[in-house]
Amino acid sequence: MKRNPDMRDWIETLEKAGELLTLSKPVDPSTEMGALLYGSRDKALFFKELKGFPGWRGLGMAPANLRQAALAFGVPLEGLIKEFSRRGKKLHKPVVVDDGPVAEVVSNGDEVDVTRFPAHVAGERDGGRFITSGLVIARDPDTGILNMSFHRMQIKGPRKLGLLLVPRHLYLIHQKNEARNKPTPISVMIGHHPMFYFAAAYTGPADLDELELAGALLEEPVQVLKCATNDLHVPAYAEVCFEGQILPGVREEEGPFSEFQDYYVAGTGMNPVIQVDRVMTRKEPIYKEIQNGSEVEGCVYHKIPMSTAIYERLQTVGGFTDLLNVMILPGIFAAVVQIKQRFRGEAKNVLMGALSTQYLHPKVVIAVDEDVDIFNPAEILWAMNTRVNPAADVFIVNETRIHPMDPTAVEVVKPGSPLGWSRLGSKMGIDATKPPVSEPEGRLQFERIKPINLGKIKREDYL
Ligand SMILES: Cc1cc2nc3c(=O)[nH]c(=O)nc-3n(C[C@H](O)[C@H](O)[C@H](O)COP(=O)(O)O)c2cc1C
Ligand SMILES: [Mn+2]
Repeated sequence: MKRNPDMRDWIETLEKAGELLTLSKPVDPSTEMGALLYGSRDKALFFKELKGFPGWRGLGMAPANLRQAALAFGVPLEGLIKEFSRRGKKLHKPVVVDDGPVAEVVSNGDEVDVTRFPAHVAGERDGGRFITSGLVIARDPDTGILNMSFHRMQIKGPRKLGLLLVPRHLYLIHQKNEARNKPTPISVMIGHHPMFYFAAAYTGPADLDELELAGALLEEPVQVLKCATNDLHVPAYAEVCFEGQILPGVREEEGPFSEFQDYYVAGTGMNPVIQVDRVMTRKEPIYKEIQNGSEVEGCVYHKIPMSTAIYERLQTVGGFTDLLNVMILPGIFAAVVQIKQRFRGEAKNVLMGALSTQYLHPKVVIAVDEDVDIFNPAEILWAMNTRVNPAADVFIVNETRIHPMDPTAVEVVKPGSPLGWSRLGSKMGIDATKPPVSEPEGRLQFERIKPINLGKIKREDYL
């Protein structure tokens, strides 16, 4: 059987495309790496030597931006969301294999020491070192369905990690187990092809197995190994995996942590605890570092699955919409939707749809036309300035549930509480579209200027 593409293939793809920088001098994950990652928004970074962590290498900012994400999917930037949606429709069940490189080096029970992972410190005020690239796999105790999601894990001891569970699927699974005073068995994967990361950040229905979605995005089944301490699986071609359990009824202080909005406002509080029972790595493992903050790697993983989910959702508004693209904007709390509006009022319906999907993040959504480059923030601002009549085109819905990491809103339920964590804020739609196709005369007034021979005349020919 052909092996799955892995993180090493991805490194090669980046290198061939001129998108990778190799750092040969030793880098300290606690004091130097965060600054290097946060500053490298144009190139992926490969760390050949990590101070204090002999035998390890590291990869970060990979993908560093949307352009590199499009490279992973092998499509132009404009086609990224459509391609994710297309691939995501054909799920593949994982296949169990007998052996894989992730199981080359194994430690069990008291031999386990996760403090040896070269996890970096992401921000000055962070509570310590966090595993930021861990994808947690768990099984719903009632339905048996697997779930895979991103969760930050604070390194607290050789076998102890803190865990942030925003109330979504893993939270629900743990809540069910906890009600029976049972731990939640988990397996965790660190470092693989980026499709695993895109799949894990996609919020679909609770019965979607994100490992099947990873297979869909890879366009082949994910090859997995059976775990030794529980009935879960780990991807055979990951760099690092571990097995463990989220302990029932245990809460400890966790955080603060540099989060995606570029703030430390991030669920710090009494959060669950993981006990690690078994660790597997490759012989010469490459650790996956993920820097969080605005417009860095963590955001790339947020933006693409979230844009895809919203894109899929909006296609059926009013039967169908002529929907061209969707993209999450910096800070993750806003999105732009690109439509060819057929009838007056259609854009506002689409905006309302985008403001209440499975993702709580977008609280501001802007609708623009097909002639606006949604990957250029100046173009979005241009549309807002020249196509919006504020009194008619902007609406605000007050007192809505918004993302719990949005500090503009009131925290009505604290993190770590049995009911989850919630904030009450408001949402805004901005219709920056021109008059609809059904009103051609009005539409004509918003036709953009175009010099004669634009695109054909070259400055170089006139020097
Ligand atoms: C870089 C990154 C870090 C994340 N960290 C966390 C986290 O610490 N806790 C959490 O609950 N969700 C976190 N998420 C969000 C979830 O992984 C995401 O919402 C996912 O869809 C949830 O899975 P689910 O739909 O199976 O519940 C993170 C997402 C990304 C992209
Ligand atoms: Mn899920």
